[in-house]
Amino acid sequence: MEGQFFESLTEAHLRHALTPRELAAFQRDGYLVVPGALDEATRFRLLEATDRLDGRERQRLELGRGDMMSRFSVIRFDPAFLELVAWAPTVPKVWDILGWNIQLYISHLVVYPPETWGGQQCRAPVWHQDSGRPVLELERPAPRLSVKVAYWLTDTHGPDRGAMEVIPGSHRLDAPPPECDDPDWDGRLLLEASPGDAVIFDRRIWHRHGRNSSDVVRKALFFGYSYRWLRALDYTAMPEALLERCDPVLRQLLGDGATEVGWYQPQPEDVPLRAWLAARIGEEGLWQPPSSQPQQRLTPRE
Ligand SMILES: O=C(O)CCC(=O)C(=O)O
Repeated sequence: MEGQFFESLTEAHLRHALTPRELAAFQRDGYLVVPGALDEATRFRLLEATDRLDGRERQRLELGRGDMMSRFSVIRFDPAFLELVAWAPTVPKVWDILGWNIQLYISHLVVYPPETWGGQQCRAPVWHQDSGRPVLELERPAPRLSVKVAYWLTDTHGPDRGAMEVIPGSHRLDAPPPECDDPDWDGRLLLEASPGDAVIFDRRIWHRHGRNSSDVVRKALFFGYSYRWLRALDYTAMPEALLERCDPVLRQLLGDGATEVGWYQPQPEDVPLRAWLAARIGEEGLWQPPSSQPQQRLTPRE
């Protein structure tokens, strides 16, 4: 990546704002499909980058050809991955859901070979919500906090290609429905994706990977965005050598900040995404936080 400078936003981003219909669907279902989010040239670049990294990791970790390869923080390894951090067809929808005070908290590559190849490290599909300790420690009902964008590099149509399964609407449930492991229960959805599709999902939606018993290696990227006042999951700070080659909005999205208090109380220089948006859609067009909605008032006790 040496010598390259990375620019994040273009006017094209404005064309991918979340529509009211998409917002309603996301609020109701907990996920949103963005068909064809990756053009073919980009998908091929990502596949090449995936194969390079997968080859290196298999050697480093002594993984067999059938083992699942899971690597965090992949944006450091290839410009093709870095390019997705502010990807025009998806990330404007993320900031329309969470607002402008956001950062990338995880960039995760999963290469899942067919199980018939005899891999030792294929995890059994387990229903879960994302994040780790927050899932356990937050009071109920739990808040959204973050969303992920899944980019599908290979086709997951069919019951055997390891498509992600979700329980639509379950982002409002603190536990998965007891019947979700019953094969006849129709409350689950196999999110079959075409190569290049993206799926944006609320971290709270109950989801799991399917089984890959096909003869095709399943390749997918999962990019998570959270509020800046949370720590990232797969890095503490991005290397300065990388940050100095990124424009200000990209630096924000990579978890950087300009002031000490700015993660909790962002100053304009901490969140250049806000100014970029305000200059184009106006202050009144900016995302409105829940605190700006009518609040439920507590009745004072006698
Ligand atoms: O690999 C998948 O289909 C699901 C990935 C997943 O569970 C996650 O990113 O949290």
